[in-house]
Amino acid sequence: MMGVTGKLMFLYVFLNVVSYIVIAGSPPTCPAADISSDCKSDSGEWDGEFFPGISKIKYEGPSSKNSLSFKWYNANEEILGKKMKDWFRFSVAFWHTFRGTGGDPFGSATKFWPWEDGTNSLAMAKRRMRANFEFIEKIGVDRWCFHDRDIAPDGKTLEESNANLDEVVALAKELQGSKIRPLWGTAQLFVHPRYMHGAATSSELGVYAYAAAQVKKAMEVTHYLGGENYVFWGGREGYQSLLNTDMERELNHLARFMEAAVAYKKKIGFNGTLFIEPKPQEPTKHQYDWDAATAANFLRKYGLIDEFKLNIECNHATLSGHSCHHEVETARINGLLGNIDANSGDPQTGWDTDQFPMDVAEATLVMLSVIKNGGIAPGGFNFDAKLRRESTEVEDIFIAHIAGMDTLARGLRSAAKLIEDGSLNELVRKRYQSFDSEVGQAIEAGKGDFEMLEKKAFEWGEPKVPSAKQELAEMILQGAI
Ligand code: XUL
Ligand code: CO
Repeated sequence: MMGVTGKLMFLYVFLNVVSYIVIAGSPPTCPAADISSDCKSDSGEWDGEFFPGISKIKYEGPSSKNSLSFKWYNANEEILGKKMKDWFRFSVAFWHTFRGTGGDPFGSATKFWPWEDGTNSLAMAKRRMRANFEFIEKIGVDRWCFHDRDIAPDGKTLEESNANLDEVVALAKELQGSKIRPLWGTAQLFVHPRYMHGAATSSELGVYAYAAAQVKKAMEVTHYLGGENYVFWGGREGYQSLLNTDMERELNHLARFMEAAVAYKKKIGFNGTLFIEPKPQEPTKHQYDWDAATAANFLRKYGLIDEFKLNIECNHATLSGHSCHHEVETARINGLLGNIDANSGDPQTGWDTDQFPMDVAEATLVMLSVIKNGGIAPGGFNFDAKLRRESTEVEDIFIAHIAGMDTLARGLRSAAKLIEDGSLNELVRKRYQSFDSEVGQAIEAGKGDFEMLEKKAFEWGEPKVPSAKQELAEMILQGAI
């Protein structure tokens, strides 16, 4: 007869055997800090979760102290008649989130994610793609953005590069399922040495042709993946010195390249919008798509204005000496607001630091423009943002995206408050009300000729100029955030 102790002992041994059998039969879950051989296989397969211990991020409200929860972003909550997720159409940037190493101009990599094996192999590319979709699923967004060469390795020939891309894209298509799709795709035309003088603006014909072939393929795979848009960031389209540069010829070539891209897009039935992403400098001294106004001028000059919209990146805006709000608003009033690469720079660092957006006031201003635009679809908010060099834990990837999404969500909530309150609108309306008069209306209708205006100037005498009320406007903004 077994005593109570004996029965408990039997139960303990029995349960252990059962759990051993169950565990041994199921794939191991690889913890973030472990690069054991079980978790690293040559086939590129990865057994278990990439982000163990992190489940789907939920909205817990502003009082939550859980760093792995949303405090302000509540995907299905309606703000001004639209769900938050539809105002933003958030996207994860593959190149930063899965290819960012933490390296900067002065130092090497600081990030060693457990799923990375230190190679740029095709197998590694596929494993990374699985990590990407687990992340997208857990952070709760529906979109992602990519460069051809950051999702698949360059081959020895263009044919081999295309084949590599096809293989990774086939897996991405499978992992996307029916809900997830690219917000946009693009070709990486700036890393390889062949592009040192530019791609479409290279002085070398062979490079122009190679770039065209790369864009053609990148457009095809974006289309195949159900991508909603396609981006042209002019990586090295610019110059270092005008002494050796024929700027007029290079810009003409760039326009011809864009025309060919429009023609090919139509040929393959890709209905996505084409975006140009302005940036003033870096890597070249002077990038041709300096800012929104410069890009708009280029599109108008070459008759491309109806074929493109702009992708405004906030850190590019500040590098050009503008605020993000200025660039978004410039795009909007020109009918060109297409997408926002949501990030921010550092006021003390001189380069494109691509930090996650954390400034609620700036987010509020940007959202005011987006609301005036009626939303941003078919574009969205792509987190073209990377972890700081010093942030090295896997959970930091989540925290950064959560904080960025919460910042923009606070911006949306504050902008909605400002609109519902109406006093800022009223301040602006009053500021221009003299133009609501008969003469003002004549001017706005294009009938304000100089003789008539001179007559009015004599009649009215010295104008009384009212206050601009800037501090009052800032007080109203403060009150909403
Ligand atoms: C570079 C940049 C790019 C583009 C896509 O500053 O922003 O990542 O967004 O090529
Ligand atoms: Co960008």
